[in-house]
Amino acid sequence: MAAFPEISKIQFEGPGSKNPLAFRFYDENEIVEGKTMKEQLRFSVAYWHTLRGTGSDPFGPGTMIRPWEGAIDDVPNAINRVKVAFEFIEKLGAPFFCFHDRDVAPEGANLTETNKNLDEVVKAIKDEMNRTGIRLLWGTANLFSNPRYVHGAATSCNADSFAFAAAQVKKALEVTKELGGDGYVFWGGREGYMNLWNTDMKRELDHLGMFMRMAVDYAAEIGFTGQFYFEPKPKEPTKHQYDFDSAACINFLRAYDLADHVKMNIETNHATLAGHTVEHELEYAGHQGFLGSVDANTGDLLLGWDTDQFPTDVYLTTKIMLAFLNYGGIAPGGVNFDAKVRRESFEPVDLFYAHVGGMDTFAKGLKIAAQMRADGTLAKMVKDRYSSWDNGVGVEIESGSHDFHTLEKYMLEKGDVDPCTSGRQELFENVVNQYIL
Ligand code: XLS
Ligand code: NI
Ligand code: NI
Repeated sequence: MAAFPEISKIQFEGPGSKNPLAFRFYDENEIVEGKTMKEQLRFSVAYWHTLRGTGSDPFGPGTMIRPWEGAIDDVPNAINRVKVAFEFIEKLGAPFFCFHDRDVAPEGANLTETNKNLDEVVKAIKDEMNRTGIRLLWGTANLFSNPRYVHGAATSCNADSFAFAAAQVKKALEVTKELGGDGYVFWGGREGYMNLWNTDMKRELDHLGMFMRMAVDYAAEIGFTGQFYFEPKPKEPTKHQYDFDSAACINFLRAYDLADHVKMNIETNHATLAGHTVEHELEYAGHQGFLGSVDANTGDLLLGWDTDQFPTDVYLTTKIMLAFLNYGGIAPGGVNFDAKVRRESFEPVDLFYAHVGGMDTFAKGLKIAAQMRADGTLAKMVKDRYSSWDNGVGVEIESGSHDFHTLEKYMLEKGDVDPCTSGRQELFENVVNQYIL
């Protein structure tokens, strides 16, 4: 029985459409910068929020109306949920999904039973993937919900927690490979600390490095060739997450000799929690050669936590897609909607409104970013701002033909710097508006 009987496949109707269950900008076959929008955006539905989100908050229980959920969370219920998930993703027209091991299948009494449950559900997922052609963008393991991870997983003070996490990631990698996943994500979970008095930071970080090394080695052993990602987040659930931001993650990867194996999965709401913008995080990862994928949500700047809202701001999506176009495209990563409908948006149809709006906002952002690049005005304005580096002493410094002695001589002769030109921030912002408005 269909879970969304009143909803048929979402169609592209063009910018004039007023139908909230149609795309106005996302035409998956339209070519932008030589690829279809489907290939440029690689949209993905997050299983955890969309299928498992209940709407609970610290002040009350879940509110979501989900008629397909059974009274108990057993394997048959999980398998039925897989069918609902694929009906949803197929009607939406997203080419990918992402999941944690524990989103898709319930835990059993011990690891053996848990793995068996997962295998049964994965079989159902595989059938649905074959039926629909929907693919796995990335898999991951939930190393934070179960109380065994109260002190963290790889960074726990309890060696058994590390060992259980290792067994769990081993299995998650096998499953991700079996489902043909394009990637595998490490998000910190509880890898961090609340109080330094009780924490051996060096030991915890060494363990995290070892853990990721074991994962990379095991992937090579089983022939999993997908891309590994590290997902920065500065706080929540712990006060000090070790994967604070792109710069901290990249430093960690270099320090532990993992830089060749792992790229960044940047999440908008995590960037703002770190006191950055998402474009800062993307640009930092991009020029360092670590740009991978994006968890496409947005926060609420009036709230200080990870609200995981669906993106509807075209400035935001333009900046994200501009970064990806500038650094050679998003593949093998994608735009994963790590976003949840509000507690007050409890009807099943809200899941469609949320994703359709997010996809359309990204499609529009992609088109605007491509226009900006084709036109080249902004890039030229930035280049002009640095024109002193394109001739004379600037070129000489960049080419390495100066040191402090020669530069002192140069300035003693010249006397003072050439006058600077204006930064023209307002002009730059107005030019951006010419594309957006
Ligand atoms: C939590 C993270 C998480 C990761 C996957 O804040 O965003 O959902 O994306 O473990
Ligand atoms: Ni995320
Ligand atoms: Ni998040």
